[in-house]
Amino acid sequence: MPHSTKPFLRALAGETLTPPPFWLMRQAGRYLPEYRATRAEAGSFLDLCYNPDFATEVTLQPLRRYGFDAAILFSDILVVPDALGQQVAFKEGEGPVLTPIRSAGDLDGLSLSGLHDHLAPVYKTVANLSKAIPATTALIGFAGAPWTVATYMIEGSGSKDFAKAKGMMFGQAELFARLMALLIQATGDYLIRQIDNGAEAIQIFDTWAGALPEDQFERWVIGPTRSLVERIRAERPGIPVIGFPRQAGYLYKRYVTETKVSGVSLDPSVPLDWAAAELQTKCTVQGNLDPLLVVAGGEAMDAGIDRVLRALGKGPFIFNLGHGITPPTPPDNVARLAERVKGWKG
Ligand code: 1CP
Repeated sequence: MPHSTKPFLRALAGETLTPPPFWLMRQAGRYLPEYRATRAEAGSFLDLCYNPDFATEVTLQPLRRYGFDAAILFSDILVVPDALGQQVAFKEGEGPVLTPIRSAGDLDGLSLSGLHDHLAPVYKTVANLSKAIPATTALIGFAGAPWTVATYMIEGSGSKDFAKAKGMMFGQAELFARLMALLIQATGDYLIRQIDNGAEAIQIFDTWAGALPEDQFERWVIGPTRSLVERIRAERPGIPVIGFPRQAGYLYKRYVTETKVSGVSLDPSVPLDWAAAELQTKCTVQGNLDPLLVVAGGEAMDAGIDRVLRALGKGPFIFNLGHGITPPTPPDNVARLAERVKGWKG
């Protein structure tokens, strides 16, 4: 692989950089007034995701303000079920609403046949971005991990306890396995196409990984992620994959070892010294400032930033939050964060 001059990609290849490269999950979003303006112009949230001009614009907005080292494609994890033929909508103030998959008949209604046609505008956004971003900025493509996407498909919305998704996993094991096999195939196809249109790294979001006991975590978090990593490595060698098994606790260690991700994104609950000793010795780590510290700002935020940098900045590291920026975040606090990370001298 040619040696990259992009700090984000160098960190993922195992280099220790001071200051570390940085970007923030949900860096494009409702905390920015220019996002809210474009969003109002685009129509619904999905209209925004499927409009390459608008989606390109909102991806670039936070780069102009803060000079992040990576841009992340603006889209959502739920475009995959939408492209498979499930009804998906985003209701204002409510979040996603889907016609739930509960039976073999529901699952028979889904198909891979229209996947790439449906997602063509997303691929166009990736292609636009790969031309539009600054030369030292890397372009991240992404997808939801099969387990996390399956929770929305089965529940029909967000959930607190995943009663229906786990109900299918435990009680209709064959049906659940069929749904997961479909998602592993669709997600791999989708990510390969993003890479072919210019994505230089991939992040796999397993937001609800922490809801599963160890045996189910092994089968439905580690297994599908490992097969996606293996497929990308075999079919598009040189493209790094970051995994985000949110709230996996001690299972972060098995996740890193057994999926062979190039990088792992840490949620705010992961102890920093443990991460340095047990995870950063195996792959690049990314994280993990509490997003609510960026809402608070000031000295509390500065102290939190320094704590993360001191603990993880001595090895392969990408500074980020432990989860997405929240809508009440003042943009000035993000500017202060950016200056502090860029000014870090080790
Ligand atoms: O009205 C709006 O503007 C909608 C808010 C919003 C935004 C900005 C949603 C709805 N999705 C997004 C964009 C988005 N989603 C990105 C864009 C890139 C960036 O980071 O800048 C990404 C990577 C996602 C991924 C995503 N969507 C995840 C995984 C990451 C995470 O945050 O945990 C999940 C779980 C979703 C589902 C989703 N999308 C939106 C909502 C409200 C939800 C439900 C969240 C829940 O169940 O709590």
